[in-house]
Amino acid sequence: MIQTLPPLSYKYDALEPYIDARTMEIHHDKHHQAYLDKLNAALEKYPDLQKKKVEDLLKDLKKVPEEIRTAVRNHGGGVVNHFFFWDILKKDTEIKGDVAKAIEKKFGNLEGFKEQFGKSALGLFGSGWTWLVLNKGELEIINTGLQDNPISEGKIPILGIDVWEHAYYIKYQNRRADYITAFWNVVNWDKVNELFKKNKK
Ligand code: MN3
Repeated sequence: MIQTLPPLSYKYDALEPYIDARTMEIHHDKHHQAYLDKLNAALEKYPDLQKKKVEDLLKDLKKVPEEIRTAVRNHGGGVVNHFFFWDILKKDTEIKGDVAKAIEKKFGNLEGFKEQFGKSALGLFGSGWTWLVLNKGELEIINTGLQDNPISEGKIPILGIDVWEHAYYIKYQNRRADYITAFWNVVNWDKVNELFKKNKK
């Protein structure tokens, strides 16, 4: 159980002008915090589950008692997804290493990958996430609705974009496509490469 939300490891304005400081502040301090508060409220009567890692609850939701399963799925997903998101954001890094080679192999080149990923994110109806995952060691682009995390379907995320309106509305309003384009300037490719190397088979 995570009692208090740790602060972001970088300043709210670290991703300017691509993601603005105000969005980062509200996204972290209000939205992420709210997911954590609601997850903790759901687990209040379940001390044994409080001891587990949230990721482990999401990996096997069937084992979570039915009366809190949806709350754990939504708010536990919100907690894990946002920790993941903060971690894969950093301005002006360059793609290199094993993940660069794997993306080229799978999608032809980086531009081809960005195009497919962007199309997937733009096509997602309503609120959710678009991910680059490892599925049995293979790279794959998938969407999930609401706060579902790929680990609930046995896939390991190595990159993800939050396409809930709260992630971009202050700066981009309804222009999700512009937010997705800007996102490529703040992907922490070193972190993505690290996750790729750790999780590929
Ligand atoms: Mn969000």
